[in-house]
Amino acid sequence: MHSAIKRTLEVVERRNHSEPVFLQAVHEVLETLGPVVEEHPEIADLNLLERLCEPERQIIFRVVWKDDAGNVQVNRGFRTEFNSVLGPYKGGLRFHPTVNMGVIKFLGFEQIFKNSLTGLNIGGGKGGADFDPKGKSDDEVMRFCQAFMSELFRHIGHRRDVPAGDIGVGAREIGYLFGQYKKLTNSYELGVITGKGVSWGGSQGRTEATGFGAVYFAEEIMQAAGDSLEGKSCVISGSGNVALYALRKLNDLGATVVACSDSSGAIFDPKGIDFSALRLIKEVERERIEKYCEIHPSASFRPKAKVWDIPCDAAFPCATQNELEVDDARKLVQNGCKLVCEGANMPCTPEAIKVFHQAKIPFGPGKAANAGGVAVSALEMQQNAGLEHWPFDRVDEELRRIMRGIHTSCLHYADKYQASGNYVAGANIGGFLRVAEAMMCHGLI
Ligand code: NDP
Ligand code: 2IT
Repeated sequence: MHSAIKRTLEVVERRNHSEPVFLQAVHEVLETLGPVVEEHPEIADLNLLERLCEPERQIIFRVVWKDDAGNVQVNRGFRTEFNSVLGPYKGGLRFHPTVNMGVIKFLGFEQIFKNSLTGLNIGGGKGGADFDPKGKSDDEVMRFCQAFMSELFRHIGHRRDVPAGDIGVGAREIGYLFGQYKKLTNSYELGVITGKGVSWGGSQGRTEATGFGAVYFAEEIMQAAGDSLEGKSCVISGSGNVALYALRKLNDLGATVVACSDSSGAIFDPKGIDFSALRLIKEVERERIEKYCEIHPSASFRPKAKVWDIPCDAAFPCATQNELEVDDARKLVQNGCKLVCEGANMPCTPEAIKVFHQAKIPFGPGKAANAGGVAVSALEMQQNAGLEHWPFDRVDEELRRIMRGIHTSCLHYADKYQASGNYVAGANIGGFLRVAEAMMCHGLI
């Protein structure tokens, strides 16, 4: 390992020893940068790696709100403004009980390279709260969002920091958050948040973008291998925003998705999962996935199960970090899986990725494959700035072009730095180089 990388990892580990997922994300990136650091001694001279691993700013705040029973509740809110050399901080908000600063830092760190890969002018940031929206009424969610924004509003802005959705934050929450921001600032600043409703400043295609983008990326991988997704049998973990629209695009392309899941378990339907029925249950009714089996008798529910032991040609982890472990990876390989493409952020453990690489199964890492969501967020900002509303087909066309570009970059940089066909190395190096160059241009700040 290059001495500058080794030294940086030691410092970062010492400084962030209580944040394992952040350290995991840093290791995964830095360990692939050896040939680049070798080629550019100025990276070590300017201590650029250590600077990159330290967020520009972190905010932790108290969120106080009242539940429907009249009890006063306290949550913790976070925003990590990680790196702004390429543009305003950009990245989602996650509302989930497992959220802590380490989780937000891992997501913010990934976001730097992902946003860079899109080729657009967006920096890296992430935020959220340890609030659990599950089982809460609409009123409770609204009061929480208002309380959360009562602090966050002083840190964000369309040229400063632009949040969006992530786990537990969708169109409903974005609406409440924007409403409170507007009230507190007394200005209609559309570009301050993305994922807005299409009728009031959102972009067509943002809801679909991450899932569609992941499938476009997977289609590029298949094409590069002389194959396609048509007729393939697929499994997807999760049944939230990313999973649902990956399912829909896979169906469009002639693939069959035989399994999906949520945190309660998995559904298996050999006939193929029906997008409209699942969307209604998960997106509209906010119900548990088991309900799908009441409507589709060909489907069965497997409590607490994952989807990875179901034989498939392609696997799409679209739920959460470290959900696909080494034994799951071995099972997929044994069952003849030909492609793994991450819709979620860091869903595969490093050991699982090693299994895919050893088995020579093409593996699309999240920071490349799920970049479609943030890319269309940036297109939403562009439309807001120009007071424009683009039709769905235009946004979808741009999304396809951006995903194709990211795929080409990954292969190009992997090839150039002695890691041909390794999308992990290609994504890390391609994302890093653009950020590093800008950091050098901006001086020691
Ligand atoms: P949603 O909240 O819409 O859906 C999350 C899904 O994952 C649900 O099915 C949920 O099940 C499941 N899930 C979440 N946490 C866990 C857990 N700890 N264990 C088991 N299952 C879990 O989120 P999104 O679809 O938006 O996000 C999914 C992933 O994609 C995340 O990693 C996110 O960071 C990433 N991502 C999202 C983007 C976006 O635009 N939304 C963009 C790029 C990446 P349940 O409902 O039971 O909790
Ligand atoms: O992980 C991600 O890229 C997101 N949650 C989307 C971020 C965004 O700003 O649209």
